[in-house]
Amino acid sequence: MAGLLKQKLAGQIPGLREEAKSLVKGHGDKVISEVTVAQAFGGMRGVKAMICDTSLVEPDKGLIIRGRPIGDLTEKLPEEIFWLLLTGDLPSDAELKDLQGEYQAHADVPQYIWDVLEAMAPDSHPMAMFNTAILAMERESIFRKRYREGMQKGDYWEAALEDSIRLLGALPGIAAGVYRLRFKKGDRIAPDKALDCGANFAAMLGLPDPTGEFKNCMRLYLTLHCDHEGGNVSANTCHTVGSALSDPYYAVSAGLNGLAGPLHGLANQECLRFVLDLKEKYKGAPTEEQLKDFAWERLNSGRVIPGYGHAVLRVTDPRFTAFHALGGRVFPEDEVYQIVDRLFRVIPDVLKEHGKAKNPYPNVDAGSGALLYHFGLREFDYYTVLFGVSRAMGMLSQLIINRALGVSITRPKSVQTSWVKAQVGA
Ligand code: HAX
Repeated sequence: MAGLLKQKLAGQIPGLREEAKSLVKGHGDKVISEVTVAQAFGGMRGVKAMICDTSLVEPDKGLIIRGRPIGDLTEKLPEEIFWLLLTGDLPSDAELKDLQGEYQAHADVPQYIWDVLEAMAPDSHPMAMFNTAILAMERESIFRKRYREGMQKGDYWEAALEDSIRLLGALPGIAAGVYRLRFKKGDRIAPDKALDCGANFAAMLGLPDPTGEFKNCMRLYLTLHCDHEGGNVSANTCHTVGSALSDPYYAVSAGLNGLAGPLHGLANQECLRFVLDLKEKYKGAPTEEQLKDFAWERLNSGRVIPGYGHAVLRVTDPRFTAFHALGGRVFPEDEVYQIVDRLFRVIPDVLKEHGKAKNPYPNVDAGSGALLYHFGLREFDYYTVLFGVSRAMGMLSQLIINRALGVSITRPKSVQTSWVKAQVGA
């Protein structure tokens, strides 16, 4: 592989290495965070103990990719976002074309992957199928092969990049194949190598798209879910597994297994279920008054409002804003969209009055399911696979940079409860 992305990174990496080295050399003993007992028992929330330069989540702004708010990137293709995550710049036309050519060269999924997937139980979860396919492809890893041949540490990133491009090229085809196999949609659809990644993915899923808006929806979906800092479950898992120099196939599959959890990537289907239950109960889109009553009833019975609140954000998630805008532009009359829209008018005030949620505004999951549902993608269990195709970009760009910087194997210190008790005099 001698693509323009590799050339660009080769020019940047010496400077990045120097920067990291001099920071550690000059300031290695300075304190940037501390850990409380509550954090040690509570998921390390807020502990600053890893570096991630690809993206940042600002409580009052939302996701920022390399200094650019995600709301400014909604017209960009997923391939452009991968380039941005890795290099900090958007690609030129020539650079984009070059990267797309590399994806296309690896877009065909080998037959043995389909053999593996077809051998799985027919009720396997789509995420289990997706992740199994990635693991089965591990035999193709250039990183593992070159490591065995004695690759120099300084070259790790090149092999990681090569595996990443191969994986990103193949993922839409694998994901679409999982959809068609698992939900009995008929034969697989071959990739159209003249299309960009999002459009090709939409075409391979095989849903009717007479207006071309499903294609736009897939591009947007892949762009919006690309990355969310380094500490979330999938990114952090990929980081840890990759730090053992397990190759990108192992590391991404591991990260995606974390994404499959109900507290992480599975939340979007819960949100859509909530909206559909409302539609069922009120035989259509309820009025704002009815929604208000329903929300209070739910809160008073101790249940949360799905799609609202966030661990970090304290404003409307700009990714929700982007999905909401697409729905409003393409199908404002759709009842599911109308419920999402009315909830957005009603819920923040209800949650403010309720007084518990630190963030009363919608998160990305409040709107994404409605779009998928409208376009006929109604198999809820599949939604996390879409998320995974996108989030692989963030996981892989973080992994490539970590290999370039020679980041050490992850090994935080665990302590025993008795030690904590002794420390705090309990
Ligand atoms: N409805 C009702 N109560 C809510 C709430 C909501 N949407 N969001 C938070 N609260 C409550 C919490 O349950 C908590 O109550 P207790 O003190 O009784 O435990 C209190 O407000 C404080 O919580 P918080 O600090 O504001 O929120 P957390 O960081 O603990 O949790 C969650 C963040 C996203 C998990 C939470 O807001 C929630 O459960 N939302 C609904 C489910 C949802 O939308 N999940 C998708 C998250 C998007 C995402 O990150 N996907 O990957």
